[in-house]
Amino acid sequence: MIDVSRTHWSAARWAEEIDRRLTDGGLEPLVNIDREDTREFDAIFLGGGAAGRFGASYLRAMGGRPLIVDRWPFLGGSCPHHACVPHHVFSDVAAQLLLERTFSGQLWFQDMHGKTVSILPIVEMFRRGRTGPHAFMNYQSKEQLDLEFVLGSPATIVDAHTVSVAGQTYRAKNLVLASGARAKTLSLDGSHLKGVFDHATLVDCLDYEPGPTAVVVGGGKTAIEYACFFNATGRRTIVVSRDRPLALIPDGDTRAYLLDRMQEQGMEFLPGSELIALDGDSEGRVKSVRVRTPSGEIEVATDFVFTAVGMAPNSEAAQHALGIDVDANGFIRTDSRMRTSVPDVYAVGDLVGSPMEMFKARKGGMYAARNIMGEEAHYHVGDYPDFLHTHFEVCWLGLGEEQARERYDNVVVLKLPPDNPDGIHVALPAGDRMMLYAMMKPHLSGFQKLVIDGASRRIVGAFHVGSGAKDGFQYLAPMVRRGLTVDELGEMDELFLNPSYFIQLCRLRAGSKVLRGM
Ligand code: FAD
Ligand code: KPC
Repeated sequence: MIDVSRTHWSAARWAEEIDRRLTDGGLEPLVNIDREDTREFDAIFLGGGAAGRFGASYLRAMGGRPLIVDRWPFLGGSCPHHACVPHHVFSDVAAQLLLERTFSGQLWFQDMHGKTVSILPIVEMFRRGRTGPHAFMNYQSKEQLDLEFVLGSPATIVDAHTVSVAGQTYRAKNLVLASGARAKTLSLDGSHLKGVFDHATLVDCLDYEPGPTAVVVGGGKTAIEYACFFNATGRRTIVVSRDRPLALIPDGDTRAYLLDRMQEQGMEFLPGSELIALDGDSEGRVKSVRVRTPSGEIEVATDFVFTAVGMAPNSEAAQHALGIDVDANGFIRTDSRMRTSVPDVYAVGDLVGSPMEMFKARKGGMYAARNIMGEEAHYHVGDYPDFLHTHFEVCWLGLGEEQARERYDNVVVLKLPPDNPDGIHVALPAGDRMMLYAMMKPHLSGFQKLVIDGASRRIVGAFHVGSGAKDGFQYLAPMVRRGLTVDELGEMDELFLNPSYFIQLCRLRAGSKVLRGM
């Protein structure tokens, strides 16, 4: 064990220490405990990811004493290591390559015709770069947030108040389980062949340049996001899914806009299909897969399979040690105060199930902290803005047009670009990072749709495809929850050119007593 409590390492020093541990494994755990503080810990956070780190920070800010234990030598968890950060790197690459392929050979753009971009150096670039965010998390947690922690060694739950880690036992008034979730594996022979990856093993283990064909299994966010990245690199990309792709986006126009453009980039979708076999070569490397499709069985030759078929909770230890109550999929059940079935034991983050998003992990941690510190604080996830990436940034909230029509008599839709019966492709919405598309390839310049209840003039759904969409939706969502109307949106001041928030679109119609669509 290395006691770091009296050191004040720079982020650069943290990066060295973390890097050595990730490369060599087996190095001594890093212990940051204030031996002069004689107070009992208010809570041990088992897991220092988004949920554990934010929970502990909040509890500390409220005057409590948290301890975080994590098997990794860094705080921040899977987001910077395996999940959000690499996904955003790969989605950025996909967006950049869409631009380069679209304007290939024009203006200053190089000729991309027939070019395949290597995946391995991109993954290696991420693998090197992720130490930066890891180091920052440790630096911030120790030097700015005054958090105590034991890192780099797995923890064992002894009872509801006690964990053991790196040969030491720690006791607290409460235990907060924040051990996250992992990718489910396919229950097929061959799922452990070399060349079969999930989001974590892709970034940890890829050590060869994938061949010309990528097979992606799954139709949800991770599957589509990574498939778009593989496609953008110039590989044939086949998406095998039970459901229709993008089913999580609740609006038909938006799904169609995205699917059309993914298909235009050459992506192949096999909805209603299932992977039934993975065949390997004599060296244990995948060489082909078999897929059952609605029109029969097909075989695809590939050395690169990416699976994204859901997440499984890391709840086994809590089940065995505490007999904690879980749902049919093993996710820990909590009430709205993040309390589990075991007194003094809380659970937060991916471990408690959907939505598995950073905001819920971090806020869950914060609500556990508030309750532990004596408040009665209830967290209801409620409506939240959602997003994914294809080659574009895609954001949405509320009801799709179809859902709204079931609920309201007078649904008004404002849309950009408008439906074009004459086939002329117009550019709007246009904004930063979309201007070249707007001028030269208007049908790739983005899409916006606002769904309004015409009677109350309230916004009930919003959809935006295009760069910068996310920024607007974080603020739009709470305003919509409070009853935002088309008139109020029309009163806001846009930073033109910027289509986010739908401000200008609303102002065009807000003057009419009886709203009309466009
Ligand atoms: P984690 O961050 O996984 O933390 C769990 C921690 O527990 C880990 O640090 C682990 O080491 C530790 N642990 C587990 N067992 C033990 C043990 N026995 N002893 C000690 N420590 C232990 N969400 C977004 O909002 N935006 C995105 O763009 C986004 N992209 C994603 C992309 C992918 C590919 C995936 C898979 C997910 C993505 N998510 C995204 C979801 C997001 O990553 C998770 O919701 C979030 O990281 C969950 O945080 P957590 O603290 O619950 O779990
Ligand atoms: C680098 C970065 O901001 C993404 S990782 C966030 C982990 S945490 O702050 O603990 O939620």
